[in-house]
Amino acid sequence: MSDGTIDHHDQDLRVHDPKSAAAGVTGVRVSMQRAIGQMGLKNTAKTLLKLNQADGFDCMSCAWPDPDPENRHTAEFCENGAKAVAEEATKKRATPDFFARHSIAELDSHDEHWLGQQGRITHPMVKRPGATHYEPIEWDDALAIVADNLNGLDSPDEAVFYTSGRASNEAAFTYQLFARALGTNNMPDCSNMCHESTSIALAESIGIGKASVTMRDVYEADLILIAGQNPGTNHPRMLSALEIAKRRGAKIIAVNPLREAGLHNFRNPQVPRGIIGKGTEIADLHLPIRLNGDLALFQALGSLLVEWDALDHEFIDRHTTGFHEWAQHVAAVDWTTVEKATGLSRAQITEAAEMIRASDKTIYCWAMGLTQHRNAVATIKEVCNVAFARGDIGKPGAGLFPIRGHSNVQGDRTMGIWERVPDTFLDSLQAEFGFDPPREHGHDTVNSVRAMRDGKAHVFMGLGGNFVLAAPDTAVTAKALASTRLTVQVSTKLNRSHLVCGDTALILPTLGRTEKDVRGGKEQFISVEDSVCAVHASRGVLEPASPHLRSETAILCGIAEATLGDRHGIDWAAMRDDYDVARDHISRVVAGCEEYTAKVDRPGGFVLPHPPRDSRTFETRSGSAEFVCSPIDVLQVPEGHILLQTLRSHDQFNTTIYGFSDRYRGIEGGRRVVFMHPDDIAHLGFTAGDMVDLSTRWDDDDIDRVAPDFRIVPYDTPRGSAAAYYPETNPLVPLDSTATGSNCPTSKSIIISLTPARQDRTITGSYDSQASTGADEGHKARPQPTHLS
Ligand SMILES: Nc1nc2c(c(=O)[nH]1)N[C@H]1C(S)=C(S)[C@@H](COP(=O)(O)OP(=O)(O)OC[C@H]3O[C@@H](n4cnc5c(=O)[nH]c(N)nc54)[C@H](O)[C@@H]3O)O[C@H]1N2
Ligand SMILES: Nc1nc2c(c(=O)[nH]1)N[C@H]1C(S)=C(S)[C@@H](COP(=O)(O)OP(=O)(O)OC[C@H]3O[C@@H](n4cnc5c(=O)[nH]c(N)nc54)[C@H](O)[C@@H]3O)O[C@H]1N2
Ligand code: SF4
Ligand SMILES: [Mo]
Repeated sequence: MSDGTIDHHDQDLRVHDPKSAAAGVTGVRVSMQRAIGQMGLKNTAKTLLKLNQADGFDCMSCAWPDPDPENRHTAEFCENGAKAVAEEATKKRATPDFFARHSIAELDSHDEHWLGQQGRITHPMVKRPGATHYEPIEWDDALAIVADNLNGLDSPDEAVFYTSGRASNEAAFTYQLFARALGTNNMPDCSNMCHESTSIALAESIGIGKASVTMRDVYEADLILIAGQNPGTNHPRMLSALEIAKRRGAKIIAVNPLREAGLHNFRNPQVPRGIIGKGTEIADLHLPIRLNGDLALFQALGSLLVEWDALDHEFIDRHTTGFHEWAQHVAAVDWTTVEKATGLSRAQITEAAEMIRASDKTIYCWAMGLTQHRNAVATIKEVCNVAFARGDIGKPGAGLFPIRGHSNVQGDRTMGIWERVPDTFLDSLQAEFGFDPPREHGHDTVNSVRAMRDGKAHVFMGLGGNFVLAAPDTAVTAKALASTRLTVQVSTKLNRSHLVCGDTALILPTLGRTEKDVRGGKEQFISVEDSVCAVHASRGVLEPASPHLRSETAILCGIAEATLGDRHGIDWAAMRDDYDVARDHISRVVAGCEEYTAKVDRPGGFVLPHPPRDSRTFETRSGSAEFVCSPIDVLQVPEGHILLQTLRSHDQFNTTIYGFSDRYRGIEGGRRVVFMHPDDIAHLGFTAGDMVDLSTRWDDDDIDRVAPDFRIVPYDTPRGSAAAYYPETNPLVPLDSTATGSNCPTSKSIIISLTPARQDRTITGSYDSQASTGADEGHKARPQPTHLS
């Protein structure tokens, strides 16, 4: 790692008033500018017209579902989908010459935006032990390095196989097959940091960790409650679906500390009223909740519904267990605690409960604002409780709708990317391939970091993603990765995880979704699953960025063949050369995927079974939907501190920074800002515009975690609830601060304090190893937050 000094653009930071409407013609203009700037006119037309079309490729950005094939527009994408395509289909190239010109240390001095703008990686690259630069390597030699390192381990459990949620179903299936044939379940994925709390909570409450709705349900709902999600930025086409629902008479409640523009007004650029009219008002009610207040909110909603007997008794009697205990539990809620935890008044909560009572069919949507807290699993079970009380599951227009992040994160799980995949899945693998898969659970993301940190894992492989910046506690994670013998990154573009690497490091460049994939003389396709369990094919349209690229499935089969030879008699070459072969295995191994190739390749694909949605069947421990009681647990924030959420700007995809324009929140030209209520700014002794260092309070270790140089921006957010962008703030998220039951990092509730920014230091960047033990001189010298306590 370099000295941690990174250039960044915050000298240009400008703060404007936040916007009150999303999309509109500005969105179209920005998407076209970015697309044409990166891809040129010809490829812009070629790609965007095939984006999300039945015969084209699936948007690689978020997991929002496509409308039915017959209801699709010619332009079936949003601004951020276009940006994602432009990033992948860029004409820029990071060639071996580029890597010869820039040492790893020099590359490491640039920010994420600069790294991403160097273009597509064209050749397999290696950094040999002690080397200062990456150099090109032949594919066979690269695969041999991976094989030698894996075969040289004392145990397969000393390897970690990470997946980001962009991998296709075919790649995901071959990857998990390889890891298990090698002998480990160490398959952490981005889900561990994302919707893991959802998966755990829903598995217990309804027996399956996925959404119980279809797109049709969204259009037909009476009420849509959106908690902890910012669709205008992160699932922009959701706004078109909400617009349809609203025009049919639906009401919308937004539960969010921030007045996110997209939750308030949508100017749909595809219809005249969105261009010249006033757009569509989205939320009928906004509850500006305090960070981490949702468990208390949903218990209070439940309490009112019980008090009013606004209950679906028939559903409760026939399909649930635990109702009476729950009803008693919520009837006893203490309203003072509720008001303190939520920052909302009883009147505001009552208004929301009345809207739920008035609705015959409600959909409950959520994303990271609910999943990334210590009490996240309990909160999501509480959302289920309210839905059960109203019978809002397994009927048209109603249901539970966790909205997934990465475009194929849900499919990857279906294909077995899971460190604790159920035994039934392993039994099917065993029956299909004839080897005994390991049964012991593997490491999730947080435990993988611990294993590398503690010298228990020596090889890290990433199928996409940017582990070092996505994972919590950046300095700890960076040190853990740097201590390995080998890091292998299957990637499209340069990122920080190529620079914070093991003794030996490999970059294996891969095709993206926009590109044609010809193998064995045949144009191959891949398949993906969206947030509503719809599985369909995706076919690239562009020539590959370089003739040396291989598809993810081909790379993985190559690694498997090099490592395992014919151990277990698995025919890796056949799967590599024709993905139909992999899909035939999927047909027999993955429940619901029978005749996979045929079903997935018809227009619109097929929808996986979902027992609660399809027949109100609940495959839980009790065989019914389970009401679960949880104590309200209010985070205690000591005086002088504040709770911080880490969130996405409008101009990034996770750790990929497209640009510096968080248009809706009025931030241009920089990212190191912390949004705070004006009274909190004054109370903590600061003024708007001050530069501060953020540091974390975490009682369980003596690490001093600091993220330096943030500008304070006054913002409409509840008292006590601050916000700043991810991944710049990941150094503040303690590795051990995770959600109970899911081990998901608590990225939406970190207790921090602020100190005036130190003047005597060069500007440092997002991953800078600021965390250290108390022995570090630099941190002893740091001013202590005395005036805050
Ligand atoms: N363009 C773009 N699209 C993306 C992504 C991207 O980075 N860029 N990322 C993808 C991924 S992987 C994911 S997981 C999704 C993420 O999608 P979101 O979950 O929408 O992403 P975040 O930016 O983390 O925003 C969380 C929202 O929850 C609110 N919130 C925070 N804490 C709380 C809380 O305690 N209670 C409540 N009620 N609300 C809270 C925040 O104010 C914010 O509006 O988006 C996916 N789509
Ligand atoms: N503090 C904080 N931390 C968070 C979050 C938060 O809200 N706050 N959110 C968490 C969430 S929800 C998630 S999902 C994770 C995201 O974690 P990751 O999935 O690990 O991160 P990404 O930034 O999405 O990964 C981007 C990289 O993927 C590679 N890539 C892009 N396209 C492809 C492709 O087609 N194939 C391959 N093989 N590689 C490709 C590129 O090299 C790119 O640099 O971060 C988590 N971390
Ligand atoms: S809503 Fe999501 S999947 Fe759809 S085009 Fe936009 S970014 Fe892509
Ligand atoms: Mo995510």
